[in-house]
Amino acid sequence: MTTKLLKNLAAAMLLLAVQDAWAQRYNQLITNPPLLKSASGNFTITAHDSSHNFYPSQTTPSAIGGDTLLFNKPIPTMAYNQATYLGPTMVWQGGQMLNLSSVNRINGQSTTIHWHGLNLPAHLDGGPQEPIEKNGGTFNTSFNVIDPTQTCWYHSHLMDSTTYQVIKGLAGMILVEQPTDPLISMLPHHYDTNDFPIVIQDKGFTFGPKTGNVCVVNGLDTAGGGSIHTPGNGPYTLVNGVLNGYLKVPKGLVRLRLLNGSYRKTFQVVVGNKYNTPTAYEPLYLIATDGGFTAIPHAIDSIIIGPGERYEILIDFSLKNNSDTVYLNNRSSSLPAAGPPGTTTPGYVTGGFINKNAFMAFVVDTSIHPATPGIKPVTLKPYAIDTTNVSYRLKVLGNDSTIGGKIGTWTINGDTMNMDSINDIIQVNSKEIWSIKNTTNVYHPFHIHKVQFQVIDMRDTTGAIVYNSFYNGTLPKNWLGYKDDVLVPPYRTVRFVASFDSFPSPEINPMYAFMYHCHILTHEDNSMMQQFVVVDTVQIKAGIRKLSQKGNFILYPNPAGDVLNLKGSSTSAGTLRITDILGRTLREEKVMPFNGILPVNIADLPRGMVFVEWNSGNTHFIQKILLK
Ligand SMILES: [Cu+2]
Repeated sequence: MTTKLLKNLAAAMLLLAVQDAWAQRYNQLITNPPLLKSASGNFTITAHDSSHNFYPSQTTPSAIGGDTLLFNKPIPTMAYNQATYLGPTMVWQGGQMLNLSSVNRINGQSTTIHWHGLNLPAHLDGGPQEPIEKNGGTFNTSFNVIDPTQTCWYHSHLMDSTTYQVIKGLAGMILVEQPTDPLISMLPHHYDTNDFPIVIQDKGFTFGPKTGNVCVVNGLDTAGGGSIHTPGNGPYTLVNGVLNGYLKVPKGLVRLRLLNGSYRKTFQVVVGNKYNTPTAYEPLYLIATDGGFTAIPHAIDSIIIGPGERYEILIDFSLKNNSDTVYLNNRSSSLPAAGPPGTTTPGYVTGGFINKNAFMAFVVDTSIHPATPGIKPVTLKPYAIDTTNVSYRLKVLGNDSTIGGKIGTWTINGDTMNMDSINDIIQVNSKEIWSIKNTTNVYHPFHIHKVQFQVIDMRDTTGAIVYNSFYNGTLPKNWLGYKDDVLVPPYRTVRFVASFDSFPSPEINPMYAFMYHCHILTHEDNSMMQQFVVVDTVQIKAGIRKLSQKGNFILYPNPAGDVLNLKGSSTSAGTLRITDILGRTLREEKVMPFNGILPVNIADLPRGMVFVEWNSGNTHFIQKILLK
């Protein structure tokens, strides 16, 4: 053989070796979070500092993006209970009275544990209003599980620090099971055998100084910037806290409970035949959305899942052979664009990074025989929220670089999150249609606590109902079901209807507030989040409301006739809002910085008791005024 031929052969073999190295990277068995059940309904969830190895099976450093990276090393994390990352999968029985103890053993940091997707009393839902003291604080709750069979989750919701704590690992899954639900026994439900939690998370790592030419991992990138992840072409995508993992699945029907627990990324999930650039996709059957079962199993080949969303899908492996392998992948690095105002051309908004390699692999193992194989039912659960007799609210998602001196602050109705302010008062057992209007050029996964809503439609900036070509002219199938989180495209308005049932709060007070917010955690922390209370008519009529004020303002006269005067000063632009006692917005206007008296013409407003609210980045004011 000539030297040249040898060199070519060597090069070819090296290429093969590199490709095989990629394929063989899916060599880390994914250990699923343990199930946590309690016949008595007593649960203790303890948040703690930990350390976790995200890729213990990595035998040699990987050449990625021009660097040689070693991930095989425990790095600092946070977790719940015995886990070193994430927490156990809890099973809550419908109708059960839960006694839930949340314990914080994190050194030097408060936390909260929010029960995402569940309907429970406001002061027990683990939002920012319920911090658990650092170094051993405990928060005990007790409530009755009234939710249907559904896959929910729990995670840190600490004010301004949710990004940090969720990236560190503070999240877990909750399976709500109604004991009388016949679908439970029909569907695959043998946890870890034919029913798998799939927690997908984008993750950036930090690396220590180079040893030789190898960069050794030394921590999680908790900055959440999304663009700087060096070295390497991260962020990486983990499943259940494992990098390059695989799961063994039976030759039969398998149920995946997908949860996008990312701090930022949206994925178009597919199951394909190759780890890189698949050429064929497994048919998927969507059986549940955030709030439980869909009406029928929807045949799909991919599903767009934004941060916070859950979808349950079935895959049929019954025609596969032993060792056949398919890959969970991100089909596209981009999401369908709605197009900026004035354009109709469908385009794509780049999702920020291209992940051409699979998140994980599924390997068929014919020796696995689940006790409960499950069938694919023809019908599941009908759903519909009656839209008669509803009230309406508008939430405008925006971005304002002038507020609070922060560059690019994310806003709702021109305002930032204020823990002392109640943005909406909602009557218990009432139905409302909310319009979520996205005025920015990025997708926002809009999440609301307490309720499961039903999407009605999506409109463009002219008000026309529009589903661009990506959606085949109709609502996407993953919107046909109960949801608590919907991905609102740029320059689009998504409307949903929700019924705010059960658990009225005893008082109109921010301590009884539920949140609604963007579930991109960096947006939530900065500060696309607001609060609502749900109370009965007695509370609303009494108008009991904790009034708060930051800055010197006087509102007069009271009662008022045609003109109201706001006296004070604000160095930044803000929003003046007038709402009725049900929290419905009667008037909202943006006000430039002012000093002195700001007259507001109110001659056209209906008469009665109203709340007048001023909000800017650093001043806040709310007062009850009678219009006569
Ligand atoms: Cu957002």
